[in-house]
Amino acid sequence: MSEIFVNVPVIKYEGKDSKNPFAFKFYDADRVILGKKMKEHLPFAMAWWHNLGAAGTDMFGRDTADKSFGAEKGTMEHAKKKVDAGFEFMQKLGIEYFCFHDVDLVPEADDIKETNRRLDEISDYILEKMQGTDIKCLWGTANMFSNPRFMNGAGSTNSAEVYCFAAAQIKKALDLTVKLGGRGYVFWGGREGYETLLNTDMKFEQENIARLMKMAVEYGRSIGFTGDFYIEPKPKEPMKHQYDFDAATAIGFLRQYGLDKDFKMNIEANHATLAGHTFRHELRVSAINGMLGSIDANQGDTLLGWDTDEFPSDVYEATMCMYEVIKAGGLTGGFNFDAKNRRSSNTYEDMFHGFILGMDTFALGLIKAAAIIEDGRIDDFVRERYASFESEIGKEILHGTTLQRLAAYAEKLGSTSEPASGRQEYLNGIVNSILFTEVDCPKK
Ligand code: XLS
Ligand code: CA
Ligand code: CA
Repeated sequence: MSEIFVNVPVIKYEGKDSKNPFAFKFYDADRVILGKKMKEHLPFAMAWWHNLGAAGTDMFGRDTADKSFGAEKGTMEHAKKKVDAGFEFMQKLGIEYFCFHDVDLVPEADDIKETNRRLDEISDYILEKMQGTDIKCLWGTANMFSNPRFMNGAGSTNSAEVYCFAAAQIKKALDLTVKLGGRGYVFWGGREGYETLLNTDMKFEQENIARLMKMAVEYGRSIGFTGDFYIEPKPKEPMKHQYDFDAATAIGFLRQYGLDKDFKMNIEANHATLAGHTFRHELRVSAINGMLGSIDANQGDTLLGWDTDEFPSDVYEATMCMYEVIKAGGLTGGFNFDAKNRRSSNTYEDMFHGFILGMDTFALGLIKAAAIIEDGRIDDFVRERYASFESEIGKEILHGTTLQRLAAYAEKLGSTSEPASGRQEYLNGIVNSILFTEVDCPKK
């Protein structure tokens, strides 16, 4: 097999002083942090759609990057070239997982039977490529938003016929996920939302989405899928209002329809900020509900109101993310770079720069989050902040009491003591000092 990324070597760890653009400065796969190797803390994944598909097209212009990999797009030969490119790419970076939509793998045919035949062919080819490597699938999903038939939604469609096509795609995508050893299966609610309530039966649509998810769980378990199902919340785009607005909304939905045992959250950083939350807020909401499953590692642009899917470069955010992940005991899924190069970063080399940036950003985040935890001042502060609940009356509140007893206690006191400071600036300072301890002043 001829090499595709001929100008890019295998990417190795060279340390923070390295100036080599094709080396990791912080991601050192076997370095042990808090008792676990970096690569175990950070199961990174490549998103098939962005990395092997997205070629820079935007609403105002066509492709700027060449992702033909030497074959004509829209053919099975091209689909196979994408597999070759993907495996070479992952092996050069030491990435052990990939994520896919059904239609990322093959060109969709007019007849679903032909699409499925193509999927069988390509998944055999992927399986062959997996032999002798550590590479496997992190999660699979069905694209139920690009085909025009889904313009009114998939699970939330008004058409029973379209609903059957959604079911067929989920069934096949689950087959593929199991065949490729996937850890998880994602539902991102692409067009599961509405534009106007004037034409929408919201309750009916949500019940139908839940029915589809229930059938997916039943089918998945029947074919031996033991991983987690995930909902990936996103508040808007493409729909004005999407049903899986944020983690809290999605968790409420799962509980309402009895799906919470089989599902967790796949939290995407860019979707969190679109919902008006921080990334870490969405992670914490998922974690405290026992539903932090997987992460789509990217970032948005706060100056833009849409989903820009940029490679993560913000070390502060990555640190806060890793703090949440470590505290939650890790992920059952992994870190999928649902990210694409900017339109003007249009070379093969840029594809690698994106991943080197993302992997180094998360490695730094891991190192710094571990340092914050080992430092202990923040955890101590939080513990101390709630210490009054360890007092006699505090314990009584936690273990069950009455309003009358608490009211009597307040009356006995007459008034409260001085409220304690939340010390936000002090805490921000601790984080900064840990983040930047290794930075020296310029010599001159
Ligand atoms: C789109 C989503 C999508 C999901 C998978 O905004 O991020 O790519 O991750 O369908
Ligand atoms: Ca995503
Ligand atoms: Ca996104």
